[in-house]
Amino acid sequence: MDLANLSGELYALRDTALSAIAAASDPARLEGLQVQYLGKKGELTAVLRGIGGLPAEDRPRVGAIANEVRIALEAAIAEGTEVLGRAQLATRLRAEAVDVTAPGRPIRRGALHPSIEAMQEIAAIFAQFGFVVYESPEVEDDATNFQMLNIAPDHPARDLWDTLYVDIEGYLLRTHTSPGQIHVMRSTPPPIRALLPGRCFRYEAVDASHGFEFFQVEGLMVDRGTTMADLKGLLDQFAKAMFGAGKRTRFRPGYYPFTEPSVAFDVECLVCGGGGCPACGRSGWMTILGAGMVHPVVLRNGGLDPEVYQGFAFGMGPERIKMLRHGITDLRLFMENDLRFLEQFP
Ligand code: 2NL
Repeated sequence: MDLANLSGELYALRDTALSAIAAASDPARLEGLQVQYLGKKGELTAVLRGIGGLPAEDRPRVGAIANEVRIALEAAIAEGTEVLGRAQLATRLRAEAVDVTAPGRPIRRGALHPSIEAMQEIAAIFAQFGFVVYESPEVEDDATNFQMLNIAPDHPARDLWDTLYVDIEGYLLRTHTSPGQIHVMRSTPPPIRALLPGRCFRYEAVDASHGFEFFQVEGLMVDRGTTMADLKGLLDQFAKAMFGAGKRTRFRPGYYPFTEPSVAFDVECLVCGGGGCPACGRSGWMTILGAGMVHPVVLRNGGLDPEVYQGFAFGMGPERIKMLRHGITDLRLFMENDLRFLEQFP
């Protein structure tokens, strides 16, 4: 082995390695070439083993060439690694690109059913007057649904409320939330300020203003010295909170078997403001609820002495409240659950 031979071998190794590095298509391959040529057991080291057979004065020359080859290969590998890494990153950026200008996919938003929403709005107003929401069963016995409310088995009022009976003798689907008020009176010592929103059932032909299943919100106040003036003041404030502070209201005589006296409560027509239009039947007024002073017989059935305690009660349909406010004319829309209707109450 002489100087020319050994340096020839070193340059040949450099050229082979450089073309292998140039041909490498991924960084792992470059790492392999680094080990193969420059590693401790690599080809460059193997060639340098021949240095021992050279005369001492030639050895520095070979060392310098070997160094030159090593530096050339290291530089080529470093550059290749950088170029391949950049290309790889560019590919990933292209593949994983997110178009931040693309429109979002909307998530459909749920909303309360307008009947439920109306009940919550009514409850929120009466809460400001100290009324507390109670719940009561939808299946009731005949006595609590009718008799205790002063509706005798042969009372003509029972014709109005043709009832859905369940197949347990003496039980029925409540025709109003009033039996809940009986439960409240029997379980809560006065003063009572109770609000009972809930589902009621009547066996009725369905038309634009009647369904067989509907909601009712009833209120009851019982205390010593509760008067009609308290009822009138409360309902007037309710109407102003619900329909507008400037709205006029009026009370008319009415009839319910469980109140005496009984009233119908009207607000000035929300469409014509009292002038008279088709929406209010040209009267200028819209009826929003019925009410009255709790009948002494009903107070007694609730376990209270009418000589000590007096009370008033009122009842309304939450759908009717919403219909008046939004000019809706068909009650059936609240039961059909057509999204084209429901989505108008976001
Ligand atoms: C209406 C009228 C009303 C009552 C409900 C009631 C309950 C008890 C005693 C006395 Cl325990 N009264 N409730 C009173 C008057 C009217 O509802 O048109 N509701 C939709």
